[in-house]
Amino acid sequence: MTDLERRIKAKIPGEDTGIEIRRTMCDICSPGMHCGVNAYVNDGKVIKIEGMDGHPRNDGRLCTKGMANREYIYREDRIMTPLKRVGKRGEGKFEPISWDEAYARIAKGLNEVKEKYGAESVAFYSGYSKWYRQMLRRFTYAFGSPNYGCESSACYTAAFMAWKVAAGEQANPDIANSDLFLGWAYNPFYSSYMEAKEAMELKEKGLKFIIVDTRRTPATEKLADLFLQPKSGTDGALALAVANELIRNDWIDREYIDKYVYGFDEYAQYAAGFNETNVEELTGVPYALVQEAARMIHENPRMSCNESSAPLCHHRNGLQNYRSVLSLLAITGNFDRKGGQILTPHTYMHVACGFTTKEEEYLYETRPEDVKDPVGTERFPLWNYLEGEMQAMDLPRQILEGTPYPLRAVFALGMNARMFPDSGRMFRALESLDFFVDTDLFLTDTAKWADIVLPACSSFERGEFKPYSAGTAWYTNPAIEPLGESKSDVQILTELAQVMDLPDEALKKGYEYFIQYYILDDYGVTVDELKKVTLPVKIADVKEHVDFEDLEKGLNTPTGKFELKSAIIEQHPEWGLNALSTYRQPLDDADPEKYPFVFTSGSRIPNACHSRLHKVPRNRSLRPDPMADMNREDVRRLGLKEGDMIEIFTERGSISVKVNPTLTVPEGLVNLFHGYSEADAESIMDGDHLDPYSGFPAYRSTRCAVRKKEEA
Ligand SMILES: Nc1nc2c(c(=O)[nH]1)N[C@H]1C(S)=C(S)[C@@H](COP(=O)(O)OP(=O)(O)OC[C@H]3O[C@@H](n4cnc5c(=O)[nH]c(N)nc54)[C@H](O)[C@@H]3O)O[C@H]1N2
Ligand SMILES: Nc1nc2c(c(=O)[nH]1)N[C@H]1C(S)=C(S)[C@@H](COP(=O)(O)OP(=O)(O)OC[C@H]3O[C@@H](n4cnc5c(=O)[nH]c(N)nc54)[C@H](O)[C@@H]3O)O[C@H]1N2
Ligand SMILES: [Mo]
Repeated sequence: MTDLERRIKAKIPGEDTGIEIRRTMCDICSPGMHCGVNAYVNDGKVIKIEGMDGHPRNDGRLCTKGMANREYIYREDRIMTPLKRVGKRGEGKFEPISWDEAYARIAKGLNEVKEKYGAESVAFYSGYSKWYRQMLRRFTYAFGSPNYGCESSACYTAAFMAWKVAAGEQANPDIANSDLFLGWAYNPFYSSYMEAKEAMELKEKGLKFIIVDTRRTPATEKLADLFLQPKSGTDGALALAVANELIRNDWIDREYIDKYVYGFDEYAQYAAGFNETNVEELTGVPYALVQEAARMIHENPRMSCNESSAPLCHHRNGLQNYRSVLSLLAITGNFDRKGGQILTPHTYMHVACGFTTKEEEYLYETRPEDVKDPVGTERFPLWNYLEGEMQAMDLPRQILEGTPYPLRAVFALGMNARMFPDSGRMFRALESLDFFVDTDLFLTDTAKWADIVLPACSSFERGEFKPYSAGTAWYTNPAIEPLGESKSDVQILTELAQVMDLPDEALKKGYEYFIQYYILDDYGVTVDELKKVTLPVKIADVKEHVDFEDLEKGLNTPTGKFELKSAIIEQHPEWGLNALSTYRQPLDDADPEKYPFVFTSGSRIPNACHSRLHKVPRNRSLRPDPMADMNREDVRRLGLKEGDMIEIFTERGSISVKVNPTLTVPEGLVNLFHGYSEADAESIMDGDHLDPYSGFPAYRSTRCAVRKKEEA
């Protein structure tokens, strides 16, 4: 208990602080991590926050981003009323309007496009925030459009797809029972601090770690028993070489493979092509280290690996590379086995909490039939087959080219146009739309392009359902009233569905109805009961894992086995994709003489979360300028010194940032965080440098050049 808390609890005589401690949640980063927060509220205002003791996720702790919540919710550019654009797109001139007027204008704008071009010409998009997505999807379908899509067109889904291809669904590491953890593109110290804590504790108890990273990080220094440092996006070649070494030494589980794995012989034959003759050239990793990795895997039989939502899949060969990593689990018999990777029932919003719900029913039961294919289907057929939603990376192209059909309006919740590679093209696409609505907490650079902007409120100002692992859940209560006239996203969707009289009664009944009847129904608990608990409580029993049970039942793949060769891809030769996890080099076709460096962007930094904390003074003060990390030797060779301004350029343009000489990145690599208005990483990327399997952008591998910025 903190001093202040004690003081409040004790109600010191004669001193009425008036301060109340309210329990809420931080949703600055991913849904899997939403930490409990105590908000100290005085006069309707949050004056202090701290991590919530006893919360299953963070138990009293908060990270640098979580500590930003107070400055985040009171950011200077919070939108207080609905706005109507009066200036040019992008100019930022708006007038406040009432909610009624905003809804009426939106209904008119969307319906006009629907009448003129068809419902599919309206796309519905969600940025990184996720909590309202089920309702947004249903809204899209009630409107009659197939085009629901989101930021997950560039995050996580490629990894899910790799798992679906291999095993029918995603499996999670049973790390607590592992002998060895394969941390492939793994640095939880910056991206998920509670995972880092668990990893350190398990290391103390003897868990071994192989860390594979392009850079040196806290994970390579504190966790790694073996550190492999491949060149960006060459992970597939490295994983295949490790596989080949395991197979050659017969360090594989043949009985398991015979029973449960499909396509081994062809895979083994393919992997044989990655060996001592070429691996160092392809990946930069000496073959002796490949041998050492294989030996460690052999000597530590129970192995699990991390899920990689971003870096492994942020390459044009990303999905295939990730498949090659996962294959190591199958050939060593570590899938569906204690201490390996196990299937955990999916609960809600891609978070596996060990119990099932009717979320999918809510998502898909009203999906329209006889409509056109969603955006991206032609270019990314595997994406469409497995996901059935818009691949948003193809949205700017389709808006500008109008093929295979016109796309004329976008209704967005939290859109950040700067997450689209070649962001300049995305802004041009937004400019060309007939109608664009954005909903955000802040008047962002993207919102400035909208015709109507709606003010959303933060997690401190709303209530929402949250499940956690081991079958626990709660429903948060607002800690403060919504700022200005802002509303929660789900209230906005409900009211707009009512105003537009969309043909979906469940949607019009709102968010709590969805949670009650699709999520909680089977567990004999009500939304109202969950609102009364102060900490997440157990609502569902979680079944113990039993080795090979899922494999014996048959996996959700065409062969029922773990597929090293994808039967889905085999059955669709017209897609032009490879059924084996083949490898090709990641870089674009720019001239390596002119563009000798590799630009990688997005590796997490502790004080930022995409674009949303760059304008929070406290977090910005920890790294005031966008800075490109470059190896000290490269910096010296270019005649630069620390803090010099450089231009990073490609054929699409340049960005100017300070140079940060370091030994954490190897020679040849230029590393920058993303989401800055003044140094937009995406603006120098090629919008079509995408993975044909997943549609994911190659944020982590673009050829570039660097020069000293001349003083103006
Ligand atoms: N170069 C590079 N780019 C990347 C990545 C990378 O590694 N490198 N990573 C990619 C990944 S993994 C991801 S997940 C994406 C992130 O995806 P983005 O969508 O770019 O994430 P944010 O910058 O947070 O922008 C989301 C917007 O939602 C707003 N918002 C926050 N909360 C709410 C809310 O409750 N309601 C509404 N309506 N709006 C809200 C925020 O203010 C912000 O403007 O970025 C991708 N971009
Ligand atoms: N502080 C902070 N935390 C975040 C976020 C944030 O913006 N800020 N975003 C959240 C989101 S949306 C996501 S998706 C997750 C992502 O979480 P992570 O995947 O953990 O994120 P990264 O730090 O991008 O990548 C991990 C490591 O991969 C390495 N890497 C990059 N490219 C390659 C490569 O080609 N091969 C190999 N082997 N390694 C490579 C990087 O050097 C980095 O150390 O983080 C979440 N947590
Ligand atoms: Mo992400």
